[in-house]
Amino acid sequence: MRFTKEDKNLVEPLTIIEGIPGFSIHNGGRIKFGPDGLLYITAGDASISSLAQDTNSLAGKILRLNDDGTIPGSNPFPDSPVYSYGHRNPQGLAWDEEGRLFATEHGSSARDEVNIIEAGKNYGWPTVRGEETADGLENPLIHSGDDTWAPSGLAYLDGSLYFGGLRGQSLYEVPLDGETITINRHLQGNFGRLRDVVVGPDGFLYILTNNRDGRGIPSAEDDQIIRIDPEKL
Ligand SMILES: [Ca+2]
Repeated sequence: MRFTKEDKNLVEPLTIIEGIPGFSIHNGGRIKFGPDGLLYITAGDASISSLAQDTNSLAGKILRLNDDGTIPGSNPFPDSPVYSYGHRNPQGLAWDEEGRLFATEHGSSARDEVNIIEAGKNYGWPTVRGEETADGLENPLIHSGDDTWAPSGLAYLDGSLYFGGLRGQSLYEVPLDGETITINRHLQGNFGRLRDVVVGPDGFLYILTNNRDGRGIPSAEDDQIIRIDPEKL
């Protein structure tokens, strides 16, 4: 939905997109405007893995729309909001200063992913996982192997990606400037499940904990917004 802010009220509700399949799991559910001014939406497979490969379905996709809900003429499939497909449960979205789009995604049997997302490409679910390859299918930039990150919100700052881990209960950092792609784990277990991370205008990382979502072990102070100086991680 889009609302217009008028004083302290939200008015003129406008449906931007509807009919995205949902279920009790695998709902994606993040929205972010890209540097192109277009709205990107992550949609999970809603537990029906075959939908991820069906470009006529909105499930298992990253979608792209104009801010009024119309379909950009530059989208890869004519008259379709589908931007990329073959996703299981994509979550966080972030762009680097070159405009490259990255997305986190929950894998099956671990094998969580960070992908570089390009228009019209197929990210493999449910055909390939982890190191598996097949013609026409994209491999992740990095995956978690037998570990589980349960990666959620994603941010980009100064050459690194940062994402929150739910099951992993950590802030993960992926430096992009090295010869090989590695992952650094921060704050392990300090705050429980980490749902989202954003970069504030002050250059600090703001992290949302999520221990009261039915899967965490909340303490009396949960949930919190944590502010971290990335230089001190
Ligand atoms: Ca994949």
